[in-house]
Amino acid sequence: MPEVVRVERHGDVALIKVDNPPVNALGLALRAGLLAAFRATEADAAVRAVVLLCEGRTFMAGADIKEFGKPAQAPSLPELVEAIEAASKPSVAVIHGSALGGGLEVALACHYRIATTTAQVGLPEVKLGLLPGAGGTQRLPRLAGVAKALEMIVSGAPIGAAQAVEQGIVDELLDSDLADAGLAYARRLIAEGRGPRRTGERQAHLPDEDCAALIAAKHAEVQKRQPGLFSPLRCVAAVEAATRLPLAEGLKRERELFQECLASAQRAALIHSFFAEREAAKIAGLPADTPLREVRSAAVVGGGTMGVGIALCFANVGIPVKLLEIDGAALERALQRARAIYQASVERGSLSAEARDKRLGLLQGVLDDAALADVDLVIEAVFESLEVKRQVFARLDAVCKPGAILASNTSSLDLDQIAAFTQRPQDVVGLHFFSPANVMRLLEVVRGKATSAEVLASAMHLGKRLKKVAVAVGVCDGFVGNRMIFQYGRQAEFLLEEGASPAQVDKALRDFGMAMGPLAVRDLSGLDISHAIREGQRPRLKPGQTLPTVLDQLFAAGMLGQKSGVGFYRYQDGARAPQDNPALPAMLEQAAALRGIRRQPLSDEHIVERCLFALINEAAQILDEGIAQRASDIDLIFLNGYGFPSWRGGPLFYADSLGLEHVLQRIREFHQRFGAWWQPAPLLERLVAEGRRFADL
Ligand code: 3H9
Repeated sequence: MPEVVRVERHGDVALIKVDNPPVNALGLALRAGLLAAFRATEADAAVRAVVLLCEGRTFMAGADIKEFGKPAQAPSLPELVEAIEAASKPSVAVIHGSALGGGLEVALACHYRIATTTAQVGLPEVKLGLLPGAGGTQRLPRLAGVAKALEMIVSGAPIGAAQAVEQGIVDELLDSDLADAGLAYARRLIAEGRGPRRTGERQAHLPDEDCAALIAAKHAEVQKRQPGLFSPLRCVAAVEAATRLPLAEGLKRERELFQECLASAQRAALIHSFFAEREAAKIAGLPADTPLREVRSAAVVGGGTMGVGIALCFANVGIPVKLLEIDGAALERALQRARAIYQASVERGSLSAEARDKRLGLLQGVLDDAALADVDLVIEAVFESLEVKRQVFARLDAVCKPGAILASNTSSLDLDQIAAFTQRPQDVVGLHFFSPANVMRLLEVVRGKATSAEVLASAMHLGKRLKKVAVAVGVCDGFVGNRMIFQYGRQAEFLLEEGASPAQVDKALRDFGMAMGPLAVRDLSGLDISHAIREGQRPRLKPGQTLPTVLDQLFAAGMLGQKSGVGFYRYQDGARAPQDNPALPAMLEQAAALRGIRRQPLSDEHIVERCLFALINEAAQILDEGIAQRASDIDLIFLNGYGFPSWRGGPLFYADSLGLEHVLQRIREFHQRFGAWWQPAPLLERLVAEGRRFADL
């Protein structure tokens, strides 16, 4: 086993060095090594203070997530943390990179903490369906107070080192070499006669905090904002225990709550998506050392909602970006939209006025193609028409420098055709952002037939820089996400014709956990758009694939969703809250008559199965065609672009959890009852025949 912990003696100070790449996760070897190291320094009479630091790019990033769900092996992290805090010699944690989860818990057990100015500290366990289980819920309130501890533990969001100093979590910032700073700090402790300062011995709140009120308020907030999630309420309960119980009992309560989370299905789903995100970055046949084209500047063609949102993604991460429009008025509207978005963030308190000005300074409006001659990447976000794209790409081909990446934000057109409009199809890639582009995390990176390895790798790398979840997909109608959502939306419409109301369909899927119901989403994006997409697909329908007709009726009546005040729902006087559309029932009766069926009550369970199993069946087909690389990529797409509940792990993880045999059996029944759309995907049949799951692929 490689040596993951080393102890160096520097006079009367022991320097414990951790080296467990890539992120110094606290797996068994590291826990055992650290416990042995602390015990050795405790036993060595010549040691008067201990410094703990990590090699590599970061301090400890937490427990080893791969160990969860496997039998626990001693020493446990809580055991290690207890030993560190109990030690009789003062210890100093030197933090660089990220001290997260169990990593921060180890640091909180050390008696003093210093950090580099760029370091971050946080307890992100909640994002994995867990809670800090090695004393974090008991020690953080003792340092930072109950309000801050609740905020950090329930959100899981890390804070920067300067803020950590303000909050009393870190004692001092350092700007020299880690070891030098740690040793100097330890020597100061010895010189000043300062001994161990145990976090666990402090009072578990700030003097003026009303703990009961803070806990009650957070409890109510979690119930409202995160219904369906298991671990956030347990995080609150663990902090509540800290405010009421002595440390040892609080730790016991924390442990019980941690075990409940560990055993939950949600923990498994959330950890699935953690690893899915890391896996998505790896592309078969694309070596990790593929050369990258540097993107130091970018441009967006088209200043509509999408174009502006995309431009902001670049400005947000410090990349200068030009926004090209056709005339001064359109450009001013686009820039005004950008200013308004940032201003709203300033008013909400999520962006400082200084940061707003800096970002706006990176955004430059331009009217002339020639302004694009020097940029490293251009993204086209113009109207979804192949003819319009042809003109734009021909212009880009003429003006952009050799080696520039030419990207299209198309959501439905054939990227290979678009690439063929240029003399350099190898430089063309799809970057499919989701609306609002500056908010949604998903980025489908569309690999065309001719896209070079270098351009694909650069696009994936750019996705990470833009803080997106980038998933590589192949070319087909709708790529992965929209191709699946077409099936889902179509079933929602069929269900209306068969007897459900929009409110019932939407509520059933919201109760399942979807962020919005499918019909409310359609009203939001506009039924004219749904209709146009549908008409585009009509010529490609296979025999037996009939279409629901209610959309045609709504479209013909000018009921286009929120933009016209009425669609599947009615929105009175500009209100966003949906009400029943009184004209709809007659339309649905007519649609049912056309299908030769009688409308009748449907169960919520049937609604959920019809919509979700349609997603799953299409996903299996997409995987089989190689349009998506792996099942977990499809899960990520739905989790980050379509409001699929995080705690269900994505459609295919959900399918695995139901059991594929059951899923296939229901799909076969639907095939019998509802015909061609339900042809079972051959991959699903193969998996069931072989007793395998999507996760085994
Ligand atoms: C916890 O601590 C529970 C305790 O309270 C109680 C226990 C009793 N374990 O993200 P990257 C791998 S729960 C195992 O691409 P970055 C990752 O899979 C834990 N592996 O790097 C990837 O592997 P590969 C609470 C881990 O620089 C590689 O490291 N902590 C872990 O973009 C690089 O990762 C967290 O939730 C881990 N803990 O970001 C923190 N972390 O190369 C989770 C990473 O084979 N980690 N890996 O694909 C992170 O947030 C980011 O990894 C970090 C670095 C910010 C640290």
